[in-house]
Amino acid sequence: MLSSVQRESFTERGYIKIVGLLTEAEVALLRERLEDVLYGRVTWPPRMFQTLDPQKFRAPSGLPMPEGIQRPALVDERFQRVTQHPHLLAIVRDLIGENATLYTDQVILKTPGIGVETHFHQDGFYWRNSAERTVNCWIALDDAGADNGCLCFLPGSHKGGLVEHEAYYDTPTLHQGETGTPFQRLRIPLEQVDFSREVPEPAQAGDCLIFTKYTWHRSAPNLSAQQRRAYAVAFHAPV
Ligand SMILES: O=C(O)CCC(=O)C(=O)O
Repeated sequence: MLSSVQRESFTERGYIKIVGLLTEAEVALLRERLEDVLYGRVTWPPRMFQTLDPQKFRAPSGLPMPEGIQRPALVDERFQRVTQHPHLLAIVRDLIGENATLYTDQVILKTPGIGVETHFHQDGFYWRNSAERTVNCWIALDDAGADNGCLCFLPGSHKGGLVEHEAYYDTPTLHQGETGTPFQRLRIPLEQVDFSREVPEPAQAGDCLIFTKYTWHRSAPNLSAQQRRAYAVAFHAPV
Protein backbone atom coordinates (compact mmCIF):
# COMPACT_ATOMS: atom_id res chain seq x y z
CA MET A 1 0.00 0.00 0.00
CA LEU A 2 2.77 2.45 0.96
CA SER A 3 5.98 2.69 -1.02
CA SER A 4 9.28 1.89 0.67
CA VAL A 5 10.17 5.60 0.40
CA GLN A 6 7.01 6.55 2.29
CA ARG A 7 7.62 3.91 4.95
CA GLU A 8 11.20 5.03 5.40
CA SER A 9 10.13 8.67 5.61
CA PHE A 10 7.64 7.76 8.35
CA THR A 11 10.36 5.93 10.27
CA GLU A 12 12.96 8.66 9.84
CA ARG A 13 10.89 11.85 10.00
CA GLY A 14 7.98 10.66 12.13
CA TYR A 15 5.29 11.63 9.63
CA ILE A 16 4.12 11.25 6.04
CA LYS A 17 1.62 12.97 3.80
CA ILE A 18 -0.97 11.00 1.85
CA VAL A 19 -2.13 13.22 -0.99
CA GLY A 20 -5.81 13.01 -1.90
CA LEU A 21 -6.91 10.49 0.73
CA LEU A 22 -10.47 11.83 0.59
CA THR A 23 -12.21 12.92 -2.59
CA GLU A 24 -13.79 16.35 -2.96
CA ALA A 25 -17.21 14.75 -2.50
CA GLU A 26 -16.12 13.01 0.72
CA VAL A 27 -14.69 16.25 2.09
CA ALA A 28 -17.85 18.13 1.09
CA LEU A 29 -20.02 15.79 3.20
CA LEU A 30 -17.93 16.49 6.31
CA ARG A 31 -17.86 20.25 5.70
CA GLU A 32 -21.62 20.23 5.25
CA ARG A 33 -22.09 18.47 8.58
CA LEU A 34 -19.85 21.00 10.31
CA GLU A 35 -21.93 23.80 8.78
CA ASP A 36 -25.02 22.00 10.16
CA VAL A 37 -23.44 22.21 13.60
CA LEU A 38 -22.48 25.90 13.27
CA TYR A 39 -25.95 26.83 12.01
CA GLY A 40 -27.79 24.71 14.59
CA ARG A 41 -29.30 22.29 12.08
CA VAL A 42 -27.91 19.43 14.15
CA THR A 43 -27.26 19.59 17.87
CA TRP A 44 -24.43 17.63 19.44
CA PRO A 45 -23.89 17.36 23.21
CA PRO A 46 -22.05 20.41 24.69
CA ARG A 47 -19.52 18.10 26.36
CA MET A 48 -18.06 17.39 22.88
CA PHE A 49 -16.94 20.99 22.32
CA GLN A 50 -14.05 23.26 23.10
CA THR A 51 -15.18 26.75 22.22
CA LEU A 52 -13.99 30.33 21.96
CA ASP A 53 -14.96 32.50 24.95
CA PRO A 54 -18.79 32.30 24.95
CA GLN A 55 -18.94 35.88 26.34
CA LYS A 56 -17.25 37.16 23.18
CA PHE A 57 -17.87 34.79 20.27
CA ARG A 58 -20.97 32.98 19.05
CA ALA A 59 -21.66 30.66 16.11
CA PRO A 60 -24.53 31.57 13.73
CA SER A 61 -26.67 29.14 15.79
CA GLY A 62 -26.25 31.44 18.81
CA LEU A 63 -24.30 28.70 20.60
CA PRO A 64 -20.64 29.12 21.59
CA MET A 65 -18.25 29.02 18.61
CA PRO A 66 -16.51 25.63 18.47
CA GLU A 67 -12.75 25.34 17.92
CA GLY A 68 -12.55 21.65 18.83
CA ILE A 69 -15.10 18.83 18.67
CA GLN A 70 -14.29 15.55 20.40
CA ARG A 71 -15.41 12.13 19.15
CA PRO A 72 -17.72 13.17 16.28
CA ALA A 73 -17.64 9.59 14.92
CA LEU A 74 -19.60 8.48 18.00
CA VAL A 75 -22.58 10.63 17.06
CA ASP A 76 -22.38 11.06 13.30
CA GLU A 77 -22.35 8.51 10.51
CA ARG A 78 -20.40 10.73 8.08
CA PHE A 79 -17.47 10.99 10.45
CA GLN A 80 -17.79 7.35 11.43
CA ARG A 81 -17.44 6.39 7.78
CA VAL A 82 -14.07 8.13 7.60
CA THR A 83 -12.82 6.10 10.58
CA GLN A 84 -13.65 2.99 8.52
CA HIS A 85 -12.28 4.33 5.23
CA PRO A 86 -10.68 1.31 3.48
CA HIS A 87 -7.75 3.26 2.03
CA LEU A 88 -6.99 4.95 5.36
CA LEU A 89 -7.24 1.67 7.27
CA ALA A 90 -4.95 -0.08 4.78
CA ILE A 91 -2.27 2.62 5.22
CA VAL A 92 -2.58 2.62 9.00
CA ARG A 93 -2.36 -1.17 9.15
CA ASP A 94 0.70 -1.02 6.94
CA LEU A 95 2.31 1.40 9.43
CA ILE A 96 1.32 -0.02 12.82
CA GLY A 97 0.01 -3.52 12.22
CA GLU A 98 -3.04 -5.50 11.19
CA ASN A 99 -4.69 -5.14 14.61
CA ALA A 100 -4.94 -1.33 14.30
CA THR A 101 -8.29 -0.01 15.53
CA LEU A 102 -9.80 3.38 16.21
CA TYR A 103 -8.40 5.12 19.31
CA THR A 104 -10.03 8.57 19.22
CA ASP A 105 -11.09 11.33 16.83
CA GLN A 106 -11.58 15.07 16.84
CA VAL A 107 -12.41 17.98 14.57
CA ILE A 108 -10.30 21.12 14.81
CA LEU A 109 -11.80 24.34 13.43
CA LYS A 110 -9.58 27.34 13.24
CA THR A 111 -12.04 30.21 13.04
CA PRO A 112 -10.93 32.70 10.33
CA GLY A 113 -9.21 35.72 11.81
CA ILE A 114 -8.91 34.08 15.23
CA GLY A 115 -8.30 30.31 15.13
CA VAL A 116 -6.01 29.77 18.04
CA GLU A 117 -2.37 28.71 17.86
CA THR A 118 -1.57 25.15 18.90
CA HIS A 119 1.91 25.01 20.44
CA PHE A 120 4.38 22.20 19.85
CA HIS A 121 3.22 19.05 21.60
CA GLN A 122 3.27 15.28 21.34
CA ASP A 123 -0.13 13.61 21.18
CA GLY A 124 1.29 10.84 23.35
CA PHE A 125 1.50 13.28 26.25
CA TYR A 126 -2.28 13.69 26.11
CA TRP A 127 -2.73 9.95 25.51
CA ARG A 128 -0.56 8.85 28.41
CA ASN A 129 -1.78 5.24 28.45
CA SER A 130 -1.90 4.74 24.71
CA ALA A 131 -0.20 1.82 22.99
CA GLU A 132 3.33 2.30 21.69
CA ARG A 133 2.02 2.02 18.15
CA THR A 134 -0.53 4.84 18.03
CA VAL A 135 -0.75 7.24 15.11
CA ASN A 136 -2.75 10.36 14.38
CA CYS A 137 -4.19 10.84 10.88
CA TRP A 138 -4.91 14.53 10.35
CA ILE A 139 -7.15 15.12 7.34
CA ALA A 140 -7.39 18.63 5.89
CA LEU A 141 -10.98 19.69 5.20
CA ASP A 142 -9.82 22.99 3.70
CA ASP A 143 -6.60 23.86 1.91
CA ALA A 144 -4.18 24.61 4.74
CA GLY A 145 -1.12 26.81 4.24
CA ALA A 146 1.16 29.05 6.26
CA ASP A 147 -1.42 31.86 6.38
CA ASN A 148 -4.31 29.83 7.84
CA GLY A 149 -2.46 27.50 10.19
CA CYS A 150 -1.20 24.36 8.46
CA LEU A 151 0.58 21.78 10.59
CA CYS A 152 4.32 22.22 11.19
CA PHE A 153 6.58 19.36 12.26
CA LEU A 154 10.00 18.83 13.77
CA PRO A 155 11.31 15.96 11.64
CA GLY A 156 12.95 13.19 13.67
CA SER A 157 11.56 14.51 16.96
CA HIS A 158 9.69 11.23 17.55
CA LYS A 159 12.98 9.45 18.18
CA GLY A 160 13.48 11.14 21.56
CA GLY A 161 10.44 9.56 23.24
CA LEU A 162 8.02 11.53 25.41
CA VAL A 163 9.19 14.83 26.83
CA GLU A 164 7.69 16.80 29.70
CA HIS A 165 4.89 19.22 28.78
CA GLU A 166 3.51 22.25 30.61
CA ALA A 167 -0.11 23.37 30.86
CA TYR A 168 -1.14 26.66 29.24
CA TYR A 169 -4.19 28.75 28.44
CA ASP A 170 -4.68 29.64 24.79
CA THR A 171 -4.86 33.19 23.44
CA PRO A 172 -7.77 33.74 23.20
CA THR A 173 -8.68 31.24 25.89
CA LEU A 174 -10.55 28.09 24.93
CA HIS A 175 -13.55 27.08 27.01
CA GLN A 176 -15.05 23.73 27.85
CA GLY A 177 -18.38 23.42 26.02
CA GLU A 178 -20.20 21.73 28.88
CA THR A 179 -19.29 24.11 31.70
CA GLY A 180 -18.15 27.23 29.83
CA THR A 181 -15.04 27.30 32.00
CA PRO A 182 -11.54 28.11 30.66
CA PHE A 183 -9.72 25.10 29.36
CA GLN A 184 -5.99 24.31 29.54
CA ARG A 185 -3.88 22.55 26.96
CA LEU A 186 -0.38 21.07 27.03
CA ARG A 187 2.79 22.13 25.22
CA ILE A 188 6.48 21.53 25.13
CA PRO A 189 8.08 24.54 26.89
CA LEU A 190 8.93 27.08 24.16
CA GLU A 191 12.59 27.38 25.20
CA GLN A 192 13.07 23.68 24.41
CA VAL A 193 12.04 24.07 20.77
CA ASP A 194 14.55 24.66 17.97
CA PHE A 195 12.21 26.55 15.65
CA SER A 196 14.89 26.71 12.93
CA ARG A 197 14.29 22.97 12.33
CA GLU A 198 10.53 23.13 11.90
CA VAL A 199 8.97 22.17 8.59
CA PRO A 200 5.54 23.54 7.57
CA GLU A 201 3.45 20.96 5.72
CA PRO A 202 0.81 22.70 3.63
CA ALA A 203 -2.03 20.37 2.67
CA GLN A 204 -4.91 20.48 0.22
CA ALA A 205 -8.40 19.56 1.30
CA GLY A 206 -8.55 15.74 1.37
CA ASP A 207 -4.82 15.26 2.06
CA CYS A 208 -3.85 13.40 5.22
CA LEU A 209 -0.79 13.84 7.43
CA ILE A 210 -0.04 10.73 9.49
CA PHE A 211 2.31 11.05 12.45
CA THR A 212 3.44 9.07 15.47
CA LYS A 213 2.27 9.85 18.99
CA TYR A 214 5.80 11.13 19.71
CA THR A 215 6.15 13.51 16.73
CA TRP A 216 6.40 17.18 17.75
CA HIS A 217 3.87 19.26 15.82
CA ARG A 218 2.13 22.61 16.06
CA SER A 219 -0.05 25.00 14.06
CA ALA A 220 -0.07 28.79 13.85
CA PRO A 221 -3.21 30.91 14.43
CA ASN A 222 -5.54 31.38 11.48
CA LEU A 223 -5.18 35.10 10.82
CA SER A 224 -6.55 34.76 7.28
CA ALA A 225 -10.14 35.10 6.11
CA GLN A 226 -10.15 31.43 5.03
CA GLN A 227 -11.50 28.53 7.04
CA ARG A 228 -9.08 25.88 8.26
CA ARG A 229 -10.95 22.80 9.36
CA ALA A 230 -9.43 19.38 9.93
CA TYR A 231 -10.53 15.96 11.08
CA ALA A 232 -7.94 14.02 13.07
CA VAL A 233 -8.47 10.28 13.54
CA ALA A 234 -6.11 8.30 15.76
CA PHE A 235 -5.56 4.55 15.56
CA HIS A 236 -3.71 2.27 17.94
CA ALA A 237 -2.41 -1.27 17.81
CA PRO A 238 -2.50 -2.63 21.35
CA VAL A 239 -0.15 -5.58 21.96
O1 LIG B 1 -5.33 21.03 13.69
C1 LIG B 1 -4.49 21.63 14.36
O2 LIG B 1 -4.21 22.79 14.16
C2 LIG B 1 -3.74 20.92 15.46
C3 LIG B 1 -3.98 19.44 15.44
C4 LIG B 1 -3.19 18.69 16.43
O3 LIG B 1 -2.30 19.20 17.04
C5 LIG B 1 -3.50 17.29 16.64
O4 LIG B 1 -4.42 16.75 16.00
O5 LIG B 1 -2.81 16.66 17.47
